[in-house]
Amino acid sequence: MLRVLVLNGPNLDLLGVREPEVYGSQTLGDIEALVAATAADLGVTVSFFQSNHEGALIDRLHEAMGECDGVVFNPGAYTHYSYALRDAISSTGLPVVEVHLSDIAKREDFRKVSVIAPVCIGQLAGLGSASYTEGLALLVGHLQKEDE
Ligand code: CA2
Repeated sequence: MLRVLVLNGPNLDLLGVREPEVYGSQTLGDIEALVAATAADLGVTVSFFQSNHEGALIDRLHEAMGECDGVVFNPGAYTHYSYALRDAISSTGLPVVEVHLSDIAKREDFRKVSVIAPVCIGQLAGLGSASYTEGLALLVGHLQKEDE
């Protein structure tokens, strides 16, 4: 069975608590429950990790090598400037789908840049929690094609 890690970066633990007009009213727990249900439908196993610390996210990506087949990743604001996370993604060699709740292309200029995107197999943004479920489906489709 394919194993997928769903990784969330800084401040995403506050979802549903503040700024519902930008990020919606679902909590991270709500989103994880939705992703778990989608994973069950797709027949894959899923695990979750959130951290507000860059190094902890890098460590979790390293641990995912050999333990997971791919990653759905919302790096939060690290998206826009963390070359360390970008290097961690490329050094693990794991397929990663970048996801965002909001449409980063239509927000402030600094959010339009993703330094992560070039090392990811795809990006889903602006769909709220559906960015995660569609990102998971994209990743699983990619992994199943690799298996053929
Ligand atoms: O749209 C996304 O998913 C983001 O990755 C969310 C990040 C933001 O820095 C990225 O540019 C786009 C921020 C997550 C902050 O989440 C909050 C949740 C509740 C209240 C305040 C912030």
